[in-house]
Formats: sequence, structure tokens, C-alpha cells
Amino acid sequence: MDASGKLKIGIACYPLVGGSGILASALGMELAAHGHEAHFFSYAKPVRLDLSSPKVFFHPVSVSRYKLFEYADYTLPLAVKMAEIADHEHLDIIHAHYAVPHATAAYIAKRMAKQDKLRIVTTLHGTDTTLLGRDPNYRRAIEYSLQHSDVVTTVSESLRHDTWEIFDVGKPVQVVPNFFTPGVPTQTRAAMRERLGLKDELVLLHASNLRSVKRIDLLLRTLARCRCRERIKLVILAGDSFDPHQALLDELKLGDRVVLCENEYPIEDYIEASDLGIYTSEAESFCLGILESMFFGKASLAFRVGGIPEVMEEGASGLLFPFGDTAAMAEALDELVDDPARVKALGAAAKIRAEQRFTADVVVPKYLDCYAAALSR
Ligand code: GMT
Repeated sequence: MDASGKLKIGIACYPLVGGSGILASALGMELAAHGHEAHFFSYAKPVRLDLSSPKVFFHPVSVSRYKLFEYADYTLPLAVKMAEIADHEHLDIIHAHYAVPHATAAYIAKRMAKQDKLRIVTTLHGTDTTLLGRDPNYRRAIEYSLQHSDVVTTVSESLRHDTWEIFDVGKPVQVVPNFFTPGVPTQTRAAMRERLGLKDELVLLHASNLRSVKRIDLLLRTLARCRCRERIKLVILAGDSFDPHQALLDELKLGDRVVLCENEYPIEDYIEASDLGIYTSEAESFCLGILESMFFGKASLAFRVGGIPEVMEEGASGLLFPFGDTAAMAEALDELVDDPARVKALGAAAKIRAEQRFTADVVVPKYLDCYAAALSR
């Protein structure tokens, strides 16, 4: 920390389209805007990281591919890079986003670093607890890394509860919710709808990495069950290949109801073109996609799982259904098609909630408090 209290923070995260990397990037950019230095560690530049700020740095981690190794190792090169930069730049904190392997690599880096003041903050994002935490190949290493983190945070109460159930963390766990800073859409709603071939349908947006936990099967089945499906279009903004789901899309004859997109335009453009979000995950510690839509006055329909009920207020700023109840979700959609005023009212409430609870102004100070707590240990 310098004389004016500005920190040097290392941030380890995944670079791809996924909530933890997106949140870590947004946090680093906000910290830089407040005069702190943010040093990112990853194997590629995080997709939403803007390197134009003189206080944001990216330290790529390269992995050596030795013939002896059946599987390439990333954890040790990451730890070495973090230790080198911690020494060279006098980092105060390493903030690990997603425990595996970032928290473990941070612990090794701390032990290797020549300076002994380095502190570790670990933010658990979801499946690092709920999936890998239950995997005997990982559980013990994650628990050990959490015990040796100076501060541990989760992105929702629900994830804190799961974390307590699965691990002996050995210290209190802080809940620091995710935040989002909406950018300005680059084109009008009308222009974007035209580009996507949308007319006057009710437009649903699903933006995710399409991993199995997102239950794209239930998403498609919900749409297939809508009586008014001819008046609905589902835009899927895919962070990964849609190929595994194509057969079901064909079987359900939804080809003309679904618009598949890759990240060609900023997320803001897609949200602006939509009317509602739709998420059918079987587990979700938070669901950043729902929050992003809320900032643009678009509410979401989702199953009542994990931390989603903490993001939206059931019935007021979004609609929740028991997990797997595609019939109930489809019925709600059929009603919303004929009730644009309700769609707008839900969206307006969603925007108010997002702006009251989930802005950078509200959330970033909570992370700064975590850093202060870590440094005072
Ligand atoms: O935990 C994961 O599966 C990955 C992670 C990610 O990188 O996208 O997603 C989690 O973190 C996001 C950001 O905090 C949350 O919005 C997601 O709800 C959460 N995913 C799950 O819990 C399945």
C-alpha cells in the first residue's frame, strides 16, 4: 500500500465468457478507476478486460507442454508468475476468483514470494464449491486453500450456505454480491432487432456458456410448451458451441423460433433488443446474466435455485418457478405475450432493484473492506 492508501492487487481469474472472469474484470477496472493497481493473471486476456487504463496490467501465464506430461499443468506456472509479480511489484493482495486452481496457486505463490506481507482473498463463485467441492479429487485442496486464504467471500447467501456445508473454512465467510456497470448500447433497439431478424414478437434473451448446469434442454422444452410460441422468439447468446443442443432444437421443431448468436456485439445491444431474460439452470450461485438484464429494465423468468431469489424479488422484479416446471414457466410466458404492461412493470422494478443493490458504488467498497481486513490480519 502506498502513502495515500492505494493498493496493488493481483487478480487471478478465468479469461473466457463466464461470470467469474467477467466479475473479476469489472472489479479490477473499478479498482483502477479508484487509483489502485490491478494486476491480472490468466492464460489469455479476460474477454471484457479493458487494458487502456495505466493502472490495469495483464500478466499472461504460459504453460509448457513437456512430452513427459500426459496433462499440461497450469497451477504451477500461475503460482510462479504470481510470486514473481508479487515480489517485483510489491503486491499487497492476490484476489483469487474461482478457487480452482486460483486459490491454491495463490497459496503456493504466497509461500514462494520473498515478501511476507502478501495476503490472499478468495471469492467462491459457484461450481468451485457446489461441484468441485463435492469431488474427492478436489475437495481437500480447495478446503486447504480456503483455510489459508486471509478472507473468503461468496457471491450470495445461498453459496455461503453451501460453502459452510461442504467445507471447514475455519473462519467467517463474507457475502459480497456481484455487480454490473452497464455500458451504452452501440445501436438502437430497433436496429438491433432488425439485425437479428426480430419483428414484433416477445423476445426472450438467454446469455450463457451453455454448460450442462444451464439446462438448455429445459430452456428449449419451455419454449416448445408455449401455446403462443409463434409470437415469441428466443435469442440465445452462446458463450460456447450450441452443437450438443442442435438435435433437441430440431426434434422440438423450434428452428424458426430461436435465434442463435455468438458474441458479435456488446451484451448491451442484445439486452436492449430483448423484452425478458430466461434462465433454466439447475444450480446458480447468482446468475450474472439476470443482473445484466435488470440494469436495462428487463426482468427474467428462472427456476427458484441457488442465489437467484437473492438477485430478483420473486413476483416483483422477476418470475420464479419450481425447478424443472417447464409447464408453469410456459404458461407464464403465454400470459406475458398478451400483457406488455406487466412485462414493462416487472422490468422497471428489476431496474430499481439492480440500481439500489448491485452497482459498483455499492459493491466495490465491500471488497475494499475485505482487503483492509486481510491486510490487518
Ligand atoms: O461456477 C461456475 O460454474 C462458473 C462461474 C462462471 O465463471 O461463470 O459461474 C458462477 O459464477 C458467476 C459469477 O459469480 C455466477 O453468476 C454464476 O451463477 C455461477 N454459476 C453457478 O453457480 C453454476
